[in-house]
Amino acid sequence: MEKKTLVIGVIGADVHAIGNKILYHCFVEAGFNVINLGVMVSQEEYVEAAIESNADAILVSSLYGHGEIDCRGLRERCEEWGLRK
Ligand code: B12
Repeated sequence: MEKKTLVIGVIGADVHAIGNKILYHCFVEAGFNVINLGVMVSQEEYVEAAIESNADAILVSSLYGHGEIDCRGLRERCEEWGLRK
């Protein structure tokens, strides 16, 4: 079966790196193809990486308390760039 591709990363100005690394290893172990953008990822970077890799999902991490603000408009941005699923 073809591997599903995930784009992962920590959004905004957030530098909490540990959970992101654990998620990367767990998803790889579980059989996913993982594009890990690391920390301090902008909305544009998620969308570009998802388009480039033809990803099945974008998984956003946020630990520092600004997640709601940082994620605002991400869905619309995905749709604008043609990522409707
Ligand atoms: C280490 C740490 C730091 C380090 C980070 C070092 C590094 N490079 O990673 C330093 C000292 C830099 C730091 C800074 C700050 N921190 Co800090 N930090 C922590 C701490 C103690 C541990 C985080 C950690 O690594 N946890 C261990 C990993 C394994 O867990 P995790 O990150 O939660 O990830 C797991 C899950 O969340 C989940 N997960 C993660 N992402 C996703 C995504 C999806 C889609 C899914 C399904 C699941 C999932 O799976 C992961 C694996 O199990 C936490 C408190 C705590 N005990 O959690 C505070 C904490 C996250 N920090 C906090 C804050 C406020 C800050 C600062 C803003 C403090 C300040 N005023 O400067 C800054 C922000 C800096 C920045 N720009 O990001 C708050 C956040 C509060 C909030 N969310 O409302 C916390 C909760 C502490 C607290 N109780 O106040 N921090």
